[in-house]
Amino acid sequence: MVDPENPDGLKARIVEQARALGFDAVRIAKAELAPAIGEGLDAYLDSGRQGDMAWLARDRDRRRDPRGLWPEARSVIVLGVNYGPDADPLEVLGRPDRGAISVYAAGKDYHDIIKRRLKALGRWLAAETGQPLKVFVDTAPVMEKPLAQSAGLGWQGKHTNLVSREFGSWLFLGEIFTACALPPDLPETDHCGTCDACQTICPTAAFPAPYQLDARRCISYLTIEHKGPIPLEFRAAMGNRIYGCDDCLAVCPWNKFASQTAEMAFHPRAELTAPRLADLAMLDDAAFRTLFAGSPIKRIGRDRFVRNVLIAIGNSGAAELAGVAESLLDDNSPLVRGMAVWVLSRLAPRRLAITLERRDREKDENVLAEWRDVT
Ligand code: B12
Ligand code: SF4
Ligand code: SF4
Repeated sequence: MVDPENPDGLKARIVEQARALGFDAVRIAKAELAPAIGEGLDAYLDSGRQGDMAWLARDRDRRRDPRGLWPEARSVIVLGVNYGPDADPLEVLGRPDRGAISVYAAGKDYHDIIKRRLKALGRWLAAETGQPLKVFVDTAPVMEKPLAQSAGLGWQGKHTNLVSREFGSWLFLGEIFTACALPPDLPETDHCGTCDACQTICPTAAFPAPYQLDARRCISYLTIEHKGPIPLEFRAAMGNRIYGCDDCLAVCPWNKFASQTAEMAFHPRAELTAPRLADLAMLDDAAFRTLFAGSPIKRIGRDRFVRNVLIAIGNSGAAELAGVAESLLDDNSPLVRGMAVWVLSRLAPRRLAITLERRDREKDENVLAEWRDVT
């Protein structure tokens, strides 16, 4: 059994074990964050930039420092998995009849894969040390990016995500909190310099300042986290992005050092590489669940997904897709009906006027109400 106060050689063996389990990066941080990180979190939440993500504010005190979440934590093992794409993820933005699904979501759900690996590493570490530990990926109240910077995996770039010298913007993060005091690695420093590529490419101007994101304006938030109709001011800028957004990540010059992920599970599924919008809009609940089994996309449910697809259809300029929207005017979901009205107002306004006139005569208030709500 290793002495937790003097774990000689343990760190090297953790690294070896983590690599054998498929982690591409592994480094150690002290289980603490500088007060400035908590202050940044406060500034973000106090200005309401989290939008609908009330859970970020609810867990504020536990989130700002690892020991707030688990007082016994002494070290954090921060792990990264490379999910680098093999092609330019922005190419599909030039194909308006197709949907753009962000790189992180085009393969299998990383939460499942990384959690499984973290648990395997955790079991091994618990057996080696006899010390308690906890594993986290994404959903827990943990500030993963500042911890990764403190461990030296990379730095929080101006786009607010962690940038690695080795993997560019394409690194998933996960952590093991342990009661062992492991020797920490050196933190990484900022290498953004005068670059502002991520700031200028953002289609919705979601960065009020470098290193700050207003999530309410971010297409990733709008397509994944936001539940209601997407505010009118962002619909055109969404283009054909139907789940997440990669623009600010993809333009980062540090990606030139990145390589394609070796993890087959993160390779894009053929049917999610530039899928036809017309097919996706026709998914009912059962077909949606089948298509997205094992994918992070399943979390948003069919209605929100079809909402996103309809916005892309409305932006396509393809009048031949108007029929797809028309067939959704009577959908069970008010969210989908509302977006269908918006699409028709863009692609076939005359057809919409005739439909509305007929519905008015039939005293069908349903679609008329949606029309008033969403436009
Ligand atoms: C909430 C969340 C989101 C939200 C909000 C993102 C955000 N920047 O806050 C939304 C839905 C928009 C989102 C989008 C994405 N996400 Co996300 N997300 C998270 C989550 C769950 C929490 C992040 C968080 O703590 N936000 C709170 C704010 C306060 O943090 P922050 O922006 O980093 O702010 C810091 C500074 O910017 C500063 N600050 C912020 N505002 C202000 C204001 C002022 C005045 C001041 C002084 C300072 C300041 O202070 C903060 C502390 O350092 C993490 C997982 C986790 N538990 O950490 C994943 C995570 C960050 N997401 C991830 C990914 C992959 C994405 C996307 C790329 C997905 C996609 N392709 O669509 C996009 C990227 C968009 C972007 N440019 O950030 C990965 C990033 C991996 C990496 N290499 O960094 C993470 C780590 C998940 C994981 N385990 O891998 N995400
Ligand atoms: S993910 Fe897209 S919308 Fe969000 S900040 Fe980056 S470029 Fe802007
Ligand atoms: S694009 Fe430029 S400014 Fe943005 S994170 Fe990368 S290096 Fe930093």
